[in-house]
Amino acid sequence: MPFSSESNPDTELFDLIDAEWQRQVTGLQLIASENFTSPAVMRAVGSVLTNKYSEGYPGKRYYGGNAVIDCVESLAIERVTRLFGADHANVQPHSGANANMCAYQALLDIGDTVLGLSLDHGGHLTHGSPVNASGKLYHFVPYKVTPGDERIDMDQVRDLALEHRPKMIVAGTTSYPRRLDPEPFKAIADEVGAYFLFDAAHLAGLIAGGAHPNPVPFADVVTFTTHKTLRGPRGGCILSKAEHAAAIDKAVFPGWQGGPLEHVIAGKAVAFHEALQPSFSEYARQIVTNASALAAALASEGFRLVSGGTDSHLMVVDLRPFDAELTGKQAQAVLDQAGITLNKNTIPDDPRSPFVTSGVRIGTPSVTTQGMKEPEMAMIAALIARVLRHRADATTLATVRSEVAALCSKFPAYS
Ligand code: DSN
Repeated sequence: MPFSSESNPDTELFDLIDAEWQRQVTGLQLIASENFTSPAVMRAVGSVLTNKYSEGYPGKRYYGGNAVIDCVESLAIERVTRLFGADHANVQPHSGANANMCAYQALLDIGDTVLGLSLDHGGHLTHGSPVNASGKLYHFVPYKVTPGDERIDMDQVRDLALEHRPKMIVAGTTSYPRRLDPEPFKAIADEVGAYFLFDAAHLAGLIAGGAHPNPVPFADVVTFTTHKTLRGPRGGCILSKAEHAAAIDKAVFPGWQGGPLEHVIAGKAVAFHEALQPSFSEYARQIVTNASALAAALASEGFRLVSGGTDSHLMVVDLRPFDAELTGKQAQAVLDQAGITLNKNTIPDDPRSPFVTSGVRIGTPSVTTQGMKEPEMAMIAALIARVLRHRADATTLATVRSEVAALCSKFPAYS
């Protein structure tokens, strides 16, 4: 039976989507890895492209009927290589984690040594965590931030590289608030004859907008997610030098994945087009300006910023100087009640477990998409401090919840 637009709406499910919509637009979304994607991206992702199988690559598919799909995927590839100045792009990875595993498979043998930033110092699971396949398949040696300034110490990276002679050095972060300069990593990789992989999952939008340095000229491979600062659909992407193109493509399909999600690839193409517009640079710079303003306002409320502040889209807040009893887990839960969404996060050498933590991570991509600027960042810091100071008081939580909703109504993500 064909479908009609009126046929049997699944109200049970669509009511849940409406409820999530309400949560997103009436609360402050401060998770550093999230964003509001555009209606055009959502239209592409919700399109009939979801109906098509297309294993392979444009011009070399294992199924018929891919003439249009080939154009969609080629458009995404053309746009993203132009955006970042890359030789080659593979737009099929379903996620950033997949993108990293594919890149490792392309360039490494099982058991090879790799340097990566420790997860509890701001790295990612796929940078060699022992509970992740990356840590089981490869011999990762972690580098850390220094105890003093809580920044990556390039002398330590070089010493480890000289000692362990890795086949690859990974630069990339999920909760490191500082600029990640690709050049010194490239110099060390060259010195020890290692490949250099830059994981730009968090930074892709800042790089695309010119607010952070572009790793593409320096790295053998750049992986990233498309849904964070880049503001596209949930997914991954790999850029590489031409010499690695065939190995990367083979590692993605048939190495790690089967049929590509062409509806998501279409959404990526839309996002790349949006990121190529001059207004995206303005957006990327405002994300960073807002993060600095929010960090400064939080510091004046008595919070300690890991590394003393931020020059990216995120900050990690050590809650202990504000209130020694307050954990990241409690802060996340109570702020949620007040309509402020963020995530608990370990601070470097956190005495508490990753499920409890002494910190929270806060990011500005979503509120910047909404058009908020420095004055609103000061308001947000004050709201966070008020909730956490009076966290046992239900009236304060309810009052802040309505103030948050009022603020968000002045800055709607979607008109
Ligand atoms: N889960 C992502 C983040 O929140 O940073 C990393 O993959």
